[in-house]
Amino acid sequence: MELWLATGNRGKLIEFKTLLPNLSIHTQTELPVFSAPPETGKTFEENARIKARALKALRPDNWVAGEDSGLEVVGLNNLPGIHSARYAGPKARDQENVAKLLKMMSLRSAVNREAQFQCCIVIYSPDGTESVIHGHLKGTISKKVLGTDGFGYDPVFIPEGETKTLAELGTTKKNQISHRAMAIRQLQKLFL
Ligand code: ITT
Repeated sequence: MELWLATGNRGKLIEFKTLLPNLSIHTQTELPVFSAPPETGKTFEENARIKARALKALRPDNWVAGEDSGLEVVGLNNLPGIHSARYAGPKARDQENVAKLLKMMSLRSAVNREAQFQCCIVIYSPDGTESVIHGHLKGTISKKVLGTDGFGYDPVFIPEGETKTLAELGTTKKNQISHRAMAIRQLQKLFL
């Protein structure tokens, strides 16, 4: 079975492929004409829907999903949240976003380091039925960058009950506990 995923994020795509080994996963990058729509939503769900609908318009007969995710830090009033990919600027790389996050936290004394990753998947079946799925992972923000696996904020995120960052724990562990893994486990039920 085919699933078209509206993403340009390589890290996300690798996780979808690992967690859904029985599906043939394609992305917009395979289409000659596709420009990613502006993510103008105010929530993860709205942005996931914007991405999914843009790709569904070009692949109307397929299963099509959009995924929006991000990191909410309690001591930063839940920022970067839906702005996670562009926290340090419109074309920011992961390292720049992470550096800005640690800097913003260092500017505040006794900042609350509790945080959570959020993930929302909006998926359309071939007949156009919409399903909305959420996942989350609670944890804390480390004081420095640790580990090399994964992507995004993985090197500064310590999951609840662990002492290492996701980037140190590695992809096998991440794919058991992550916000995306939680959402994809629900998503799998649609294909049973
Ligand atoms: P697409 O919209 O093309 O899917 P994107 O990177 O712009 O790619 P989002 O708008 O959903 O995707 O932003 C997600 C950002 O949140 C991502 O770039 C990371 O900075 C962060 N993020 C999400 N999930 C993460 C994870 O599992 N580990 C680390 N950081 C994550």
